Amino acid sequence: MTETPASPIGVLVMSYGTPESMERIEAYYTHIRRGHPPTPEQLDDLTRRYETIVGGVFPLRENTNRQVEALQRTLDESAGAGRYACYQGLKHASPYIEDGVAAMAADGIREAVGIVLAPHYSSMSVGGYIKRAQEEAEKRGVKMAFVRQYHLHPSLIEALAERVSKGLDKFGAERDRVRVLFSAHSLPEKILEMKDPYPEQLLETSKAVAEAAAVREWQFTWQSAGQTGQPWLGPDILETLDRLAAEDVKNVLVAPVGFVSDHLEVLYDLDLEAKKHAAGLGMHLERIDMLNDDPRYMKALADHVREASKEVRP
Ligand code: FEC
Repeated sequence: MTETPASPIGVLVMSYGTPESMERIEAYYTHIRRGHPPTPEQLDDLTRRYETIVGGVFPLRENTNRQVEALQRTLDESAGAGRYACYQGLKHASPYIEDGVAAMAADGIREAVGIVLAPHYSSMSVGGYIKRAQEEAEKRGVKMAFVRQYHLHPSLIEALAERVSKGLDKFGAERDRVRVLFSAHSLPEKILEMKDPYPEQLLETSKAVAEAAAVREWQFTWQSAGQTGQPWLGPDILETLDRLAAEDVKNVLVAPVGFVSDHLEVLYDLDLEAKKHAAGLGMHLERIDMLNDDPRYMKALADHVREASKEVRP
């Protein structure tokens, strides 16, 4: 009698999501706002930002697709084809997190690992992805384990440090007179009362990357804060640039270590807004390349997936 091969372990790869098209921006924004539609001014503002960067293509969608495919290949190479099957689940666009879990269940998967394409844990970000996946998995009888963070994986640090070194090279003879600004998406200040690990983990990544790239002058700053009327973590990058100008800093390299892809918060907030602000202050600002599907990033994800899978299939 031949043994039936076990079904693959599902891997729910979760990412923020981006609109499917310009017509879907309102639905996307409404989802981000937990069902509250944006005002016409807010919608115009977001549409304008997408128009400025995308020209009809939403780079995050392509990048997430490529990351999921690359992770599948990396898992096949390291664990053998058929052991893991990757599915995509997006926070604010289709296929939603719940769709990803449903697709796994429909394919007969009973054990799965969830991982988010964001290295740092916050109850307001990664915690939210996990909660939704877990709820859907319970409904569908899928046993799931989750990777909560991977912000200090040696391969991730190495890939980021290499990007910082290459970014510094862009300054030529000024290379040793560059302030490196590590950045990440701001969150409402109330996470501090909740003893959320997000700020600490971001500092840990920044410190490890600075050490690996032998950076002498660096600091951390927040970016992309929302306009919700409540206080968000600061200082914001634009304020930090003002302070650096007052210190007579002339060269800045931004390393957005809280993000892993080319997308709106990088291509608009940093490449257009922050760059323009810096130029107005007489400063030269550059940004490191994003990780996208860098093989070392994929290795970091695959290592964590394999480790977490022991919880569902020892
Ligand atoms: O390229 C794209 O289409 C999507 C880019 C994008 C990424 C992203 C990542 C994070 N966000 C996080 C938190 C918040 C909180 C709010 C919020 C609002 C927005 C809006 C857009 C947007 N986010 Fe986002 N975020 C991206 C895009 N984000 C667009 C709405 C308009 C605006 O504020 O610009 C506020 C929600 C509210 O109103 O209550 C909070 C965090 C991350 C990084 C972790 C992750 O990727 O999950 C945290 C990419």
